[in-house]
Amino acid sequence: MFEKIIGRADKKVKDAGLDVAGVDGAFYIRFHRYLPALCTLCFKLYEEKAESLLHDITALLIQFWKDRPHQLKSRDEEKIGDLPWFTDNNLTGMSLYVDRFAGNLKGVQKKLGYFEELGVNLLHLMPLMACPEEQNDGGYAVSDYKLVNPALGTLKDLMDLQKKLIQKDMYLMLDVVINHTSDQHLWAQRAKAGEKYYQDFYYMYENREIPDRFELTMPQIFPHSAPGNFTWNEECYRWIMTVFNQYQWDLNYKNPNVLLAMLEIILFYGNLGVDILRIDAPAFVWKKIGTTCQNLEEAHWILQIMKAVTAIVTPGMALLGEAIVAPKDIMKYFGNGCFDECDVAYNATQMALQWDALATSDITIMRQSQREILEKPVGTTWINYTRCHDDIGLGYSDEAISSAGFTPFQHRDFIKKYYSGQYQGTPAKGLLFAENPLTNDARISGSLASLCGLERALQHNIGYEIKESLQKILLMQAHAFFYPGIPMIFYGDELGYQNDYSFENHPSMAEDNRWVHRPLLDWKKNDLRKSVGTPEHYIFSGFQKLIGIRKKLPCLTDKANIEILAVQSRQIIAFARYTENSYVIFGFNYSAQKHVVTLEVPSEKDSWRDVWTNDEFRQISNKMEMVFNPYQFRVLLTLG
Ligand code: OTU
Repeated sequence: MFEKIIGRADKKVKDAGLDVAGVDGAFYIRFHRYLPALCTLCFKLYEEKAESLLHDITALLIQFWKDRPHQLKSRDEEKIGDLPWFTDNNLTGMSLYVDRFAGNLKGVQKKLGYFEELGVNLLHLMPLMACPEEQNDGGYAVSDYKLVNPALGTLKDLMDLQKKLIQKDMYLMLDVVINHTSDQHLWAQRAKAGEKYYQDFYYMYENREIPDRFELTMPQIFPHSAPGNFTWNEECYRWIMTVFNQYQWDLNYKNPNVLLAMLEIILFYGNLGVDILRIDAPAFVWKKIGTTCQNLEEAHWILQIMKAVTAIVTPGMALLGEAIVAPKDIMKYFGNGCFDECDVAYNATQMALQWDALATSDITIMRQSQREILEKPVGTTWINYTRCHDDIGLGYSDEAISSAGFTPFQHRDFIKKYYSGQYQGTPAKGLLFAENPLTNDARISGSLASLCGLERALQHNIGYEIKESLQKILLMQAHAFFYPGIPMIFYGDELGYQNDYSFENHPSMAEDNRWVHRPLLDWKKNDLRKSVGTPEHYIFSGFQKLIGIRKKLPCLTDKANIEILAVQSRQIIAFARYTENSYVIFGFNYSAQKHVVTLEVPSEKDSWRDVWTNDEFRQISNKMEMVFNPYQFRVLLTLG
């Protein structure tokens, strides 16, 4: 069907002087493997404009392949294995703000020893491209995609860091904010100045007619700080679509020039040596009146094009789709069997379910949801986490809540009250984020330590509460470390950083309480990780040990090798991870009570050791009885 276009594209590649029978052979093969997909998707989205778009995309592919540094091309090849490199149990990540972690990029480079000490080998540097000083949404309002924020350093600093990471066998993850730009981006400025070409990059309307039609079905993302989905701009007298903050202008992907510009930016990041590209807010990129404007089919096509383009030029770079969406929607981000899409996605459902279980001391909803979460295709993986820079949304399904015997509305209400200190006797200290009085929705902000009760326990100086909160922190984190996927630590959590309320005094942050859990690290305090008896030491050395265990267990490589175990308990969840010749059981007690449970184990085994505590157990036929202390987890390996 696309013979002519394919023929022309083929000629373009050959005319570009590429050695398709030699050094560029692999590129050429990938090009032809993905070209039919690119044609199909571009025609579905852009019809009569598709042909010229495909022509421009081909030019981009050739240019960026020619420019791709040799070192990265060899690294692409080294990454090829039986399984995708990002499913490996060797990986452990950390997300951090360059400035809040170590001042600037040079500072981060000086801290590489710290990551090694902890065992972290994948760095997610939060958005670091140029953005306005004030209205920047933590870097997610980009004003120049190719200029490093001068406050953090230069592109050269980033390249130096990337080279050091390669030397140390570490990986780099960066964001690309595809859904919107800052209102200070050159495109937005030229649109404001009246240039039609750039006005077409955004959704801009002279009156409320279309905005009002959109609003009928569009939910609000930041109802408290940025109500509505359109903002009036005085400079150009237009209503502009701003789904997130009012200074974040939504890009209009109905215009193929927008897609082309973003593909160019993506390949630019690929050639910087990014190993995992975090595509921010992909669920939002396609808008259609009469819909929620989230998770639309066309948004998947856009992602599939991004995947095809990167698979051709930067095959070693994995795509992470940052879709924080309902469990039934998330699987679609891994592709549809016909076209590839994202390689990695956030396991936001599992994350929220862990917080649910911690608050209720009941793992039933989590257990009910496992089948759905684990349907993920082999060869893709999750990011598992307890906290990130964003809020916690209780995004799991009402059906799962009901089938566990709870009433969805009351249940969610309880969780929100528990974590925001409104429930009497709660140990957790958090804040409600993005409360929407119309829908009664709210999400939760707060650091891992504060939500687990450490802040309150230290304030009241109650020994057993401190101990319990420390156990909760390790329990939550251990679950994320051993669940199929890449564990991603949020910086500061490895040291028990508590909520920081100083954001309230900064006008540009005060309206966004997610800043409460984005700490400014104090390296003197961080030294406490070396002092036995401090919470910092307890947590840091706990994380270290957990990462060490993870790296030693090949069964933790993600290849759909998990089995949820039937435990007669509403407080303890257990699963096994296995390979041909290993079988490891992980159990987690989400309650403050001690429980004795019987695990069913393979009958040919005999004795087991918990490598966390060194406790040993014997099994009788295929049963093994054991105690779980409050908030205890176990990692059980067979002996001999
Ligand atoms: C993402 O957020 C980022 O992680 C946020 O930090 C940004 O504010 C936002 O995009 C805009 O760039 O879009 O697909 O708090 O969970 O907005 C999910 C709400 C997103 C976030 C949600 C998320």
